[in-house]
Amino acid sequence: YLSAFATDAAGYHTVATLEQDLRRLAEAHPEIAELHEIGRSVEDRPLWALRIGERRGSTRKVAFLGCHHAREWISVEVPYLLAEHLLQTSSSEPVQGWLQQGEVWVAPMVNPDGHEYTRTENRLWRKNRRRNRDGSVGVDPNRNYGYMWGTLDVNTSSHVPADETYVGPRAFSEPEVRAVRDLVARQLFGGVLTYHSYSQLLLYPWGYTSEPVEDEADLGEMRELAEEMHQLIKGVHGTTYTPQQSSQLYPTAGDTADWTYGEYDAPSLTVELRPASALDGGFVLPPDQIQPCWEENRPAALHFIDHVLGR
Ligand code: ING
Ligand code: ZN
Repeated sequence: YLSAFATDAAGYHTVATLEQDLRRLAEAHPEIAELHEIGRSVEDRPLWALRIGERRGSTRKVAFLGCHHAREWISVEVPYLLAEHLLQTSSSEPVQGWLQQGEVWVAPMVNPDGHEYTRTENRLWRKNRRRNRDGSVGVDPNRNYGYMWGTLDVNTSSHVPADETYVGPRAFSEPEVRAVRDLVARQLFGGVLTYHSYSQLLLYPWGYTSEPVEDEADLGEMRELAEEMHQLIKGVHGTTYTPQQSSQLYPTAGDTADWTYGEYDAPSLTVELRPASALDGGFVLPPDQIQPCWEENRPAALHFIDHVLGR
């Protein structure tokens, strides 16, 4: 994959070009966009979130997160393009109405250290770049959140530091995850959507148990949202993103959506983007797929915003 790297990199953001583009967006729309540094990574890189909305301190808020996992490059591009789209269409409906009522927060790259490492050293790195006590490197940021953290010990949610899904020494041990925690604690989002790749799935809590969420209204709401988003995605290029409870994929404790739903009752979804399988490239999605992937996810993301802000 090293030889493919130079061509694959074209069209995807790097840590540096993402910062440039987020600054450019904020500067081009000063009345409705504001770039926030929400924390710093293990290697002291800034973690960025763009706030989009007309009023400050509005109570209706929705969050989109990307790139908890370093190698999942497409998960940077979809939330970034969403931010760009909202700003470009901010003076026409329905976006104008949403931005008058509420705020959309977009943090496209939660794990910049890992992302940089995939560009320069190992394209298939997943975790952050924490130096673990046993000499291994990396904690899985999507196992480090504090709802039912560490309650599983399986290969998809591991207590072994060298493993790809290492949960970390304690909940919120990682600065990238604390930055998201603190953002969510301050803003109290009415919904959180976090992008990953790959498999084309729409995952709702729980991850930590095969039991469905106990509140039937919440369960119905998240299932219905996922089903509607599945239909919207399919309507664009015919691509199938399958809705399911995340533990049906595999059991995980400490993932983002379990925490935002479990701790805050916010409808929370994980979207696994293109491609469908390893045979289609797995984590290394050709850059000519960015645009169609964004196109099919656009109406689904807008529907999620409408669901959270528009009611
Ligand atoms: N997949 C997710 C992971 O963190 C997931 C799948 C998400 C499972 C949320 C449970 C809850 O392993 C990828 N590709 O990262
Ligand atoms: Zn992931």
